[in-house]
Amino acid sequence: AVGKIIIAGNWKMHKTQAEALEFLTVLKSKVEETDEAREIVLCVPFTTLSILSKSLHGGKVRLGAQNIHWEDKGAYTGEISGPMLTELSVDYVVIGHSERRQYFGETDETANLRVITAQRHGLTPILCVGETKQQRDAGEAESVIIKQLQKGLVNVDQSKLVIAYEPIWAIGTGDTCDATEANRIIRVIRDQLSNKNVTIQYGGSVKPNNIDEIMAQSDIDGALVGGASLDPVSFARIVNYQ
Ligand code: G2H
Repeated sequence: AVGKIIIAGNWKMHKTQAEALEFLTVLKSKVEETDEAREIVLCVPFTTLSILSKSLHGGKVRLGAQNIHWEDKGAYTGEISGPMLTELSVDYVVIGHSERRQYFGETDETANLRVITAQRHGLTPILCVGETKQQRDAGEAESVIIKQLQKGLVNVDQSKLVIAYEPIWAIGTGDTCDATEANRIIRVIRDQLSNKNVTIQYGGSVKPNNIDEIMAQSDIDGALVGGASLDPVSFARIVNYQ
């Protein structure tokens, strides 16, 4: 690793409040011995932020949201603002996830507005980038990612930033990107940044059986974990990688 190590779960659209509390109870018991140098983050639906924030008690686990609007308030039905998140002890926010780009019209420009807004409220944005299978097959992986970074990071303070490299073809498919290839792309990403110590995570089918190899790579500073973050035992195993 080069930057600070951050292992984040991305629950996507999963878990009620009761399910979230049950998860947290088990997770806490399994990360008591975890090295303090590893930051543990749960990026959860807006509806479970409040109850989780009350149960964390400033412990090892930190909270993240999965989106933020760039205005602080206004007529934006269905959106959530920075002040609404900071009130709930949220520290991180996932921005520009490929599912937001694919299904909800997120662009590099709107992702950029959200990143800037997150920082303005003292939140650390986790900006997601990554190529499709078609782009990879056409040899365009690097150029696509470089463009996403250039547009997504306009006027962004790189001292409070996390990047997640998520090759879209590896998301939820069980088809993990080879760890050495993920490391190679993450070096390409680091080359683009002015702050070389930014935490750069890998995301896409991270599981208990591949996390050790992923974290053994020179430039990978953590993981953004979807499916395998829903079960506390499996997520704890990932956090406690060897
Ligand atoms: C990629 C990842 C979490 P999964 O989206 O952001 O999900 O681990 O299920 O592939």
